[in-house]
Amino acid sequence: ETLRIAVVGATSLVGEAVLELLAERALPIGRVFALDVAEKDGETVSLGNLELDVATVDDFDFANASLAIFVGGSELSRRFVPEARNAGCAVIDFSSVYRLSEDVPLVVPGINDAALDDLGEGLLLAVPNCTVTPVAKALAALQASGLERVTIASYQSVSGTGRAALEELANQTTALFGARDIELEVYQKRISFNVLPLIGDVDEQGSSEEEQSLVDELHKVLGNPQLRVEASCVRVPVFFGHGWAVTLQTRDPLTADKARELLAAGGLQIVDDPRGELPYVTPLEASGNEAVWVSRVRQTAGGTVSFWLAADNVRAGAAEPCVALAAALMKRGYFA
Ligand code: 11C
Repeated sequence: ETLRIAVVGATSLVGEAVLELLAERALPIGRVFALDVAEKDGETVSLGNLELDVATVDDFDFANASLAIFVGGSELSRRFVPEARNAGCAVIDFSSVYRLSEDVPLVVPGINDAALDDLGEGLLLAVPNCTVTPVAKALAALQASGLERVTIASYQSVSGTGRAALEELANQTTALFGARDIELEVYQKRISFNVLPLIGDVDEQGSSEEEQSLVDELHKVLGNPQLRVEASCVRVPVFFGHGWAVTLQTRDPLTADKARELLAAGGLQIVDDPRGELPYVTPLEASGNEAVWVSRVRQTAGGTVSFWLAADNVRAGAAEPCVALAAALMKRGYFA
């Protein structure tokens, strides 16, 4: 039997990228269902050279799929993940709904694959926030040095908010050049030619959802609740690709060379020659590919190591881990 996959939220930026990767990776898939909310009825999405009609998720019988990848946001996941599981369909969920649930593994392929063993029918796996996965990959590569404390400043592109935010940045930019009034719909303040120091709602302590997501999800994915995580998340007027400035304190002293070696061994791409022709990688260069790029590795005060990460938040941060998880489940024979 070949796999039947439902992609829920198929018209979203992440949905599009998931379909692209499913086609590119030529997984043994018999059928793909592109599902979304009723308003998207009549739209089509691409699967390689194929055009798929988007069907309404409310009308879909999940018993027709063996695996559903949810990339349509929290509301869709809350409504339809239980229905999919009850129908015996395995679920990979990229939303915040289940990430911190004790009985749901939060998995990044290559970091905590052991969580994939012994899952039953109607299995549910959560995929971290796209702001978390690239950082988790870097920290996992350095884990043998004993992670004690990590300070992260993120520089997040508007595609993390979704398609409407891409339009808002584009419209505000052209409005400013055309001396027209700018409109605020998606963000509270102007995003074009500006920097917004708050992503999501704040808790009583004043931490934002995005910052708390880094703390909680890094703890869970790395299996290291002792790790001290300090995060400041900022929205920048960039279309695709997030950046992160990371400073890490380790138990064992870590030189910049050793850190580069470990990060490369962990599968990250190193471009780090500040005086050379390829001095560093920006979110722009990271966009359109699935790599996590590391630059500016250096020793900093008090025995810490600092570095810069760049990754395509949609592709590397969101779609790739979902598709890699699907492949890992297939490899383990879950759909045989
Ligand atoms: C952003 N990472 O870049 C955020 C979006 O999966 O919880 C957070 C969505 C999520 O804006």
